[in-house]
Amino acid sequence: MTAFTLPASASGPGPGQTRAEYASRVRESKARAVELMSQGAKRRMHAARSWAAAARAAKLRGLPLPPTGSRQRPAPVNEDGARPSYEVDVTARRFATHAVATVPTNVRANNTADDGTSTTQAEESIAAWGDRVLVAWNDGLGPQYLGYGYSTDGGQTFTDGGAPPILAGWVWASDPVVTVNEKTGVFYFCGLVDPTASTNGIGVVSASFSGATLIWGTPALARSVNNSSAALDKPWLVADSTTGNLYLTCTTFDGPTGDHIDFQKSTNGGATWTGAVQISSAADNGRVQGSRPAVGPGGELYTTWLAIGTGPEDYLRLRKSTSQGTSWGAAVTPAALYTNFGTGAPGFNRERGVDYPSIAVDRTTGPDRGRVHLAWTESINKYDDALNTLGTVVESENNNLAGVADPFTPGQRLRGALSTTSDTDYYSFSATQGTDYVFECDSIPSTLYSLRVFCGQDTLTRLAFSGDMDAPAGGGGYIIWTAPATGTYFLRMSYVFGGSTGGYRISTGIAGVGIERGRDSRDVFASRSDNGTTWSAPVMVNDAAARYGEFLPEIIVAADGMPYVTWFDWRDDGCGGKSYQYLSRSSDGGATWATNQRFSEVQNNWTNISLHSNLAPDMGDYSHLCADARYLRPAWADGRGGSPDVFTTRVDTGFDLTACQGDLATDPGSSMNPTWTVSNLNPLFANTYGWTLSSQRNWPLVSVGAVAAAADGTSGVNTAIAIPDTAAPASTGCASRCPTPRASAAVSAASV
Ligand SMILES: [Ca+2]
Ligand SMILES: [Ca+2]
Ligand SMILES: [Ca+2]
Ligand SMILES: [Ca+2]
Repeated sequence: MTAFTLPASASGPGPGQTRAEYASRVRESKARAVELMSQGAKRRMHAARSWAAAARAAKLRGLPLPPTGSRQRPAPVNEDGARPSYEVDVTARRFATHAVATVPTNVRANNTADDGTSTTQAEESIAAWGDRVLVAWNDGLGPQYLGYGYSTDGGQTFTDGGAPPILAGWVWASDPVVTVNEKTGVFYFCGLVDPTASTNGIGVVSASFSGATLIWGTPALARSVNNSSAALDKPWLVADSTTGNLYLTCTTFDGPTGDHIDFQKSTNGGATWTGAVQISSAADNGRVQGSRPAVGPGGELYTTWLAIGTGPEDYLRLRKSTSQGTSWGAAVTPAALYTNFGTGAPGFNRERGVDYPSIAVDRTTGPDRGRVHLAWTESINKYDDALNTLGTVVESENNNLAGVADPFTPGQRLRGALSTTSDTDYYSFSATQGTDYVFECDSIPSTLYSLRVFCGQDTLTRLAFSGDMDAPAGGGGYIIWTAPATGTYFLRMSYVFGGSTGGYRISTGIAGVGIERGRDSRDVFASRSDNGTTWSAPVMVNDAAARYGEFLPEIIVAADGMPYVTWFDWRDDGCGGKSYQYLSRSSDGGATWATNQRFSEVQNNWTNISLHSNLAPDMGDYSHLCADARYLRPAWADGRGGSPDVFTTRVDTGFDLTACQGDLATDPGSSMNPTWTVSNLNPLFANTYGWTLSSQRNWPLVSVGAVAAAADGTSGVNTAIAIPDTAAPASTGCASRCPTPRASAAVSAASV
């Protein structure tokens, strides 16, 4: 494993750019990224201060307290006005250009019986212990905005349990995480909670199964802060089965630091918690998000997060503690990367994107036990591309529909105005398959807006989304988008309710791909380390052509000792607007990644799903993935039923020995041919199984071999053993015992 050299020194002005232009582009873009990352929290704090003032005034007058805003993220006001009349593809096609072995059965974890047609369940987390599975999600049903489901049959069916328990006055708000102590079978749930009207915090509650009954513990408040001074976000929880400890990290937005990553610990099952300790560096204050802790087989504790850099690159940070979080080693930087905070993947229905890391530690007894893996997405470098090199296009009304769009060539600056509260401005452009385009709304003083790219084939499919949808107006937005096919596309500026009318300016250009790893709007990468300090060069995990925006990757090491990565994948749609779930795995400890496989059954059309979603960003800010002694268990948001629901599946990572050779009688000086059949239970990946044959009769023979079995396939093991002529006759036969492979796999996974 070689040390990884950050590419920072290679960054610099691109063709047509002066050093000063490059520097100012980096500076302005990074300010925009920081603003986009912290927008939600800042607005919540701002709203809380307004609420506090109104509440004080109401109290003085003896009036009831004003209503507080919800911390839930409602889907954006549909700037298309009434629901568009298109629903081109309610019954999604079931096809993929990619051959897959067997797509495992997908199972919905939430019960839709109480839902309206647009009730969203998304942003899920999953943990499993034996045949007990707990899944939690953001739930648009309310009045508690977190829900859960559980399974007692290994994930084949789920019971929707409603909302986790609360203390008096609590409202579960968002960002659920579940984890399990594999030694005790105790599950833990955490999420953002609003304990009172003026505070926000993180709640934790345990859950155990008694037979088929899920029994919740008593909720506890790990932490709370005043709404007007701080906002907690993106908590993540992990149970350490070596000590019984719980570790909790989160992002704390506040005035003094802007934001930072905090750490807390509980040694009594979540009943009480240590005070929050900042573990991100002061130098990164105001620029960090998306922390996740993970525990290794020796109780070693890692936490990773993303830091927005002041130069063009952003950074994955990581710290390790070998003292259960009492002290931490120095922060290391596993990777430098280019992020895409401007826009999520197609259908991500919030006007910005996320690129946060997922972390896993190999806790099996395999050869890579203790290895740490990270997976994340990154984009091309958009900073070294000159924009606006081809002059300016001024809009010409009426351009309110795609059919009367103003044509432009990427590289031309666009100027226009949202001149009425129903104004939409369409611009059309020709794009070349695989080419990357940058659209930056870098001046819009007074109006709220959405900026979208639409597919030219139907003029309706939403492919990229940026903008500023919440007061105050004036927020810049940007899109990095890669054309999935050559053709005409539309860029649309649209007025959003709540702003004033006014002018805007959009910078456009083509982004060249140079030495950066990312090839388009997003690719999935993974890196690994055996000590948490020295990290491998990142390796790309997805194998689709460089024109789709893979999104929300998750990584885990399964009981077979192999790291697996899952993500949203758009490769099977010509317009790049519909997704399946894909995964890959590495059979060499993360050095190389296997041919990608699809594991969701139904293609999702997120443009239509957004019309049936009451929570942005529809698919959530994260998916999740866990593994137990036998199964890999992805959980993701899936809109096949209309609105987003939480789906899971299980990918068998075990094997069976069948057709086991029975007893054979043999004589000295002869040979015998015991045979077995190995069944690869993994429906998606071929495996090679090593075998060893040894004698219990002091015969001088040891046979070693390997046998390959296709995904879901079986293969015979045939041996020919020469029996020594000095061997005693096996009058009662040669007992060839079949081992119990599932049990041995269970030992591997449970050796935690
Ligand atoms: Ca739903
Ligand atoms: Ca206009
Ligand atoms: Ca217009
Ligand atoms: Ca890609």
